[in-house]
Amino acid sequence: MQKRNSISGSLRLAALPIALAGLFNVAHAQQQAAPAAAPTLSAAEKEQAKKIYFERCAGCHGVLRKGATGKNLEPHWSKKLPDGSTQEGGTLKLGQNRLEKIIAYGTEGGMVNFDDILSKDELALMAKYIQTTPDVPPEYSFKETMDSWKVIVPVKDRPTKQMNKYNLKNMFSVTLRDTGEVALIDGDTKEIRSIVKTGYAVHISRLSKSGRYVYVIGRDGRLSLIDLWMEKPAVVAELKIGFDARSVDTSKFKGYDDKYAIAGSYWPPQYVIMDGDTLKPLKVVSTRGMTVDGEYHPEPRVASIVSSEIKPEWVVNIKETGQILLVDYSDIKNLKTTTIESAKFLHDGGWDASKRYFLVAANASNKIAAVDTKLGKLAALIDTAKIPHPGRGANFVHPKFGPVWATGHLGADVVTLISTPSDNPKYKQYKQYNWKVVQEMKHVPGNLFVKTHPKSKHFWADAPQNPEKALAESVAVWDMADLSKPKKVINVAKDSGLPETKAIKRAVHPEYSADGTEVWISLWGGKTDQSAIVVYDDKTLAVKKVITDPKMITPTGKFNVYNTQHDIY
Ligand code: DHE
Repeated sequence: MQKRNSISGSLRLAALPIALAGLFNVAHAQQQAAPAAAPTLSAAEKEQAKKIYFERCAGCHGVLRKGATGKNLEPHWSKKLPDGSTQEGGTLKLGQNRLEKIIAYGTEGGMVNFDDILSKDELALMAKYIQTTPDVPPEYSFKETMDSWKVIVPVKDRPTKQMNKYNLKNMFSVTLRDTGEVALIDGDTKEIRSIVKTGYAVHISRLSKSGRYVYVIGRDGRLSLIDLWMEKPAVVAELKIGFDARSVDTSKFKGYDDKYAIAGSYWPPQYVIMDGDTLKPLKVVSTRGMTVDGEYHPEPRVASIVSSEIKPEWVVNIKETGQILLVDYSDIKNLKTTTIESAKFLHDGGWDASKRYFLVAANASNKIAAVDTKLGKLAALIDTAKIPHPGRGANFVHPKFGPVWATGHLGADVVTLISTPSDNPKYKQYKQYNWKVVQEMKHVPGNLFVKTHPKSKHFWADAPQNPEKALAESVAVWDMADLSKPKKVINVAKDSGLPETKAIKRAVHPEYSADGTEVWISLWGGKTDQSAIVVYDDKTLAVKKVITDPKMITPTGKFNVYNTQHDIY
């Protein structure tokens, strides 16, 4: 069996909240009896296995083990039959030995190897654990959501104008993944202005329409609201929106500036609508229901959420069902939702250049779904190479095919360019290409994020999940006038000047400065390793600055205030 840790490798690094594992013990958890032939585990073994499962496996396979990016892991599939046979109806049944090997060494199908992070005993334990019936965690009601709400600085006590002298437009909110913090880094001086405690294994930051508030969501479902106008920007409100979460956005339609926020939860599968400046919860909506294939799904997790600027609507992407919801926030009491069928396993995505179409990866279906938010309809479902992973994607004008949106791939060695429509008459000759894959640029597998900027001539792509150390530590840069091959492959780890380590320092998430002249790349090492952000001059591709403050532990996503506020990518 081949060792493979590139495809969907983010999941092996995923750390779901330990607290969530604990929740499975609560009295109202709907424990189900294990099937007759399931291996038995002591109470201590079960606890340990649950914790490992939530930290390492649930992101791909789901809490209920129904499968998404990763395979279904329910016992009917994993358990040897009571009579010892391994075959049923043509489906391979996996026993202890085979499961241990798969978990240790991964598979060609994309399962990553865990032999370097789990001990032999832990591998055996996990093989046993997934042959037992999954536990069902508790639900989380509106009342519980409300009970978790904390206003740290009431609106009346907040400044009425910006009290610091920072150039807020060029501030970066940087995820410090393993410490559960964000660093607010001044893009002009490269100094850390504030380190703010947020949720566990914090995931993304998004901006309010005005650019004043930063919303940070942790994997433990803790949403933190940071006020950038304070003399020292700090958290002014908090809300626990669920037990396990990844997404947040704000109301960006004219007249709704900073009015509402929405956050999506993986468990329980639901989203929460809140007041934008206090996080007071207003409504919790379940996403359980039918998949696009017409099967009921008990765990349809909320993946990416984005806010329209042309309607008072959020685009809410439901992973397991493949349903894209357009949630109209103009009347929250009488909430109207348009449900658009696309393809299963929706994950991340971004706007096209016109901000009329939202393009989202149905990653395990190897498709991109494009939604026309003006008409409230699916515009196209586009087949792509394996496991598209756009982040928010990147928009530029291709020399031959006109306006395109780009996605990278976790599972393929290309960057895919898809032609997008434009109302601009100067692009009318490109209409024939719309919604077609017009080019696949040669890259390497294990790509997570691509980026460019309207003022740039360059296109950047990382490859942090590539198993080759040198590739995972590098990024590729194309000249957009000649996309036949990367103009340069930059080894960011070498450029950082940090000492060479055996552990990979993954170069991840290129992000532009507000004026589009600099590109910031995180070097994501181990929790005890020195990490860095390397800042490049976008024109010359030379290093401009290496930010190596010891407080900056495991930096990953970086969100420039202006670019995030205006969805510039
Ligand atoms: Fe992410 C975006 C889910 C692992 C860094 N990630 C997203 C989004 C989702 C998601 C649904 C889109 C949010 C939105 O736009 O509203 N991520 C998941 C997972 O389920 C997964 C695969 C496993 C897990 O258990 O969490 C996962 N993600 C990771 C990582 O390991 C990364 C690389 C490092 C980290 O900090 O955790 C990571 N994800 C990011 C980043 C974005 C993101 C930086 C935002 C990209 C952007 O430019 O907007």
